[in-house]
Amino acid sequence: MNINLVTSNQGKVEELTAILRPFGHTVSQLPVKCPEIQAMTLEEVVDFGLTWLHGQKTPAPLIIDDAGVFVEKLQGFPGVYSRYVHDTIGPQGLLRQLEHIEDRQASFKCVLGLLLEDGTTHKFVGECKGRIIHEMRGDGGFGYDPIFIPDGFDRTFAELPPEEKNEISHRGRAMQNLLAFISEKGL
Ligand code: ITT
Repeated sequence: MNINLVTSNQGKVEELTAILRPFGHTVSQLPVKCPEIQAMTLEEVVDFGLTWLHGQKTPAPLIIDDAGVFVEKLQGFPGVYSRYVHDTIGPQGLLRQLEHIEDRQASFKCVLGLLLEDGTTHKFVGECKGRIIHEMRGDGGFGYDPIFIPDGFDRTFAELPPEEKNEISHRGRAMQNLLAFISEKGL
């Protein structure tokens, strides 16, 4: 099937397209500006987005994707504020916040929201644990990828080939859950 993806982020379009292609699904990026509420969790942001898009009669099936990086020693910051932090101080600024912190454990989380043609909404979550390194490494990926090394690896997300990132990433894992759901439903 063709799935509309409501996002302004080209990196997400590329990743989701690559993940869905082998299953025979295609992705069209929808140029809809979905309002993002300031909330404490990614799930709340996605719930609000799905309700808003449904209210606007945006063509379904559609997916929205809200993600962030959560640093343990910073009590989960930047988390739901990841976009704002990225666009202001950037990954370099986050590295500066962590300069004197030894415990660099962090995780990426992705919540995918799916709106189906029958008006039902569904959420799928994926997480990837790892650590923040001390400098930027790699040219691939996007966002915080150059500063994050997933557990069990010695390369950042930005140094991994896209297929490898998709296999273990927060987004890849959330997509596996979404794919299992749509295949169960026979969609
Ligand atoms: P939307 O239009 O889909 O909302 P966005 O870029 O605002 O796009 P998010 O709010 O989900 O997306 O992302 C928050 C920040 O986290 C943003 O700066 C992203 O670049 C970054 N981010 C999201 N997924 C990422 C990933 O897989 N790797 C690295 N950074 C990521």
